[in-house]
Amino acid sequence: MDKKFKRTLVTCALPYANGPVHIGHLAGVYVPADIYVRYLRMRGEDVLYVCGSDEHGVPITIKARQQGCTPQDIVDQYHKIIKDSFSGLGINFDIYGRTSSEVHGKNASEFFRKLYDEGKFITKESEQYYDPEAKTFLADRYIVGTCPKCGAEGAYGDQCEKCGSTLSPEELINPKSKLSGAEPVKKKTSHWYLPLDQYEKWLSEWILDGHKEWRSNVYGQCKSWIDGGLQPRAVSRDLDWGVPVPVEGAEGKVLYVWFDAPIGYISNTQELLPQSWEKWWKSGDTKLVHFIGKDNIVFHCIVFPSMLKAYGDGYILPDNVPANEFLNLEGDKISTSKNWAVWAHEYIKDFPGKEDVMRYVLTANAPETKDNDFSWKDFQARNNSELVAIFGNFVNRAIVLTHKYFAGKVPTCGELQDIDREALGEIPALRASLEKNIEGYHFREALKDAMSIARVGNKYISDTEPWKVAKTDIERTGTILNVCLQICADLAIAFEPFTPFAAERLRNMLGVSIFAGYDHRSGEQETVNTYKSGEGLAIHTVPAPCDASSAASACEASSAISTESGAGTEKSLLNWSRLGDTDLLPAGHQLNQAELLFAKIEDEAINAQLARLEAIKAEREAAAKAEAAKTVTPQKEECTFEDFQKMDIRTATVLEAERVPKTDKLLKLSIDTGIDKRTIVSGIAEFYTPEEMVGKQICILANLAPRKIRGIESKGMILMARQNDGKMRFITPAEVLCNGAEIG
Ligand code: B3M
Ligand code: ZN
Repeated sequence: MDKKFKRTLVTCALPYANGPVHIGHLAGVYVPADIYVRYLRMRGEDVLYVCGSDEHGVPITIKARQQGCTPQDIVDQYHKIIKDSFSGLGINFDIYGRTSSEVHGKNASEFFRKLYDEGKFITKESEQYYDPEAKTFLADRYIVGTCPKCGAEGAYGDQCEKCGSTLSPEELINPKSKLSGAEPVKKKTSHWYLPLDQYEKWLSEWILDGHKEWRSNVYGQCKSWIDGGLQPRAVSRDLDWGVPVPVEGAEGKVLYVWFDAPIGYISNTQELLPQSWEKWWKSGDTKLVHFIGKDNIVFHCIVFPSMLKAYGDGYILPDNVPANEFLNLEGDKISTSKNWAVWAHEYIKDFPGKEDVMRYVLTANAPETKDNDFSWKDFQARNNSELVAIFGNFVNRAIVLTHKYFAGKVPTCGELQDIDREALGEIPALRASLEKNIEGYHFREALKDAMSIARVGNKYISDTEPWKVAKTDIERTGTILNVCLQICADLAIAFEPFTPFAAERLRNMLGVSIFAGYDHRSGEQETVNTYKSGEGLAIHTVPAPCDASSAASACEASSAISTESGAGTEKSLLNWSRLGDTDLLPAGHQLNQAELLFAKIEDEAINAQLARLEAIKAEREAAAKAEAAKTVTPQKEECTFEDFQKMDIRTATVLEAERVPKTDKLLKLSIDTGIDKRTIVSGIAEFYTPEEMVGKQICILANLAPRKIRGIESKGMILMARQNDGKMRFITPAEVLCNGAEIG
């Protein structure tokens, strides 16, 4: 770690508790953060990992209204689903709190009050939309109307989901309140604003001059906000769900969700560590890193830092904000409202024991520099041809052969040959690259480095063919397998951040444990407990040290312990600093039986997922059609009675019908018009078979000038009604009439 810092505070964007989390959230925020944290923990760094549910905001009130329950019911429901999804995927925060908690309510309220008392806000009166029937102000999301850009119905006051345009309620055509359907009216209201313009110069120095190393997408967004000139931002809303504005006369007003949510990071830290939270938030030797998605950049780089700056009191600012771009799903934008997503909780249910596979694929495909796509076929391919065929296959061969030839005991390493030295020699460079990549927030590349270690092992075992050598030279076989097993142990270390469940399975097979960091969840610790070896196979955590110098010594102590394992009867304790050592597993160390590290994913499982998505798409298309069918094409220009009278419309009966050869759309119909028998060629084959037409009474325009269609003379036209979904039906009298009856 950077010398400046003694500890790292990692926060992940607090997911809105109005729906479950999906792979876009995981890829954008939580998987990379988890890799980073696991890595730092293994290095013996003092890390605190904070997240929680964001339980305020308009979308939650909308969801509650839709489901006919209270906002609290909604957040209770989704807080649990989200929390379980994270732990199911091995994303283990030190605390996963919630912004509806008492601690947070008090905290956010106090934060506002201090800024208010110190005159850090300005107040502004503005006209906001108000629902005169429901008697409440309307958030932008509560106003719907026609999109001025694309004409779609049901566009929201802040965005049109059809064309993606950002809108303001004023722009909507024919705006209606979602609550009552009434037309919203403008009404005066007053709110508190944080004058961001006053922080512009300071932000510019801090970010634009001071953090040129930030990712270009993050830096670029900050630059364009700052260069564009910052405006005061409202920090309160007229709403009945949220933290009440703690000021007299502010009834019916709550803190804007983006004001209270980031304070949630602090509240959650306080909840976990009521005595020592300040060292994480107010000490210059804490490194603060916010993991977020790209749509949260402005709040984490501009708004929240300005809030902290206004508050003063020594709050630190983020050292980095590694925001990701978006992940698409099978070529389409992930959308919660359209149910176009792979939901974390459903994935866990559908693919038990494969939590790592999703972590792996989302990292290999991480949208770090641009939007990326997730596809189920790619998911399957990466599992089968990378995790199974390379990583799993190598480990399996090494362990099975050790059991076969050496009763599962690590064989002695004899004299090394060039091929052995070359393989082992690649690991330190890969470790260095992996470290550099993780520390630089390049998780895709870091994963490639880890995977390269598996590739080295897999190639080495294929090239050296110990199963063949065993027939003639058992000593050499032992050396080869010793090398292989050291690489397996490297993998058990290197993959812990990426695929923690598999890394644990591998450690079980190898009979080793790792030092996996300090435990803040057990509460506050003033002293360091030294770790005792030989306790079994679990990951070992020790209570958190009170400062980083003891953290480092505890880590050193833990690496010293590993040498105690001696002849290998005790479990070895590995930690990150030993990655690349060639004596991770001493000769004679007993391995456990091989178990499957990764299993192949069959087409069936993938097809089931694809079918689910197909069904969602079909449903959506049907709904769009039904929606379109509701909109009637506008009336044509006026015509005169005389115009109409020119048309001779009659009843007639179809006598015969056949397809016009080599066409898809045309039927040749022979018709009894009451006046004569004639032929009409009509483009109705798309909608009716010839058999369906014979014998039907229809209406025709009898005096349409004859024309030749495909060489057939057609006299007249069959009257059809075109529905808005494009489907056409012929018009038939309500009861059978004589042919030739005049219509008009
Ligand atoms: N809940 C937005 C989001 O999930 C928001 C993040 C808050 S972080 C303080 O995109
Ligand atoms: Zn639109």
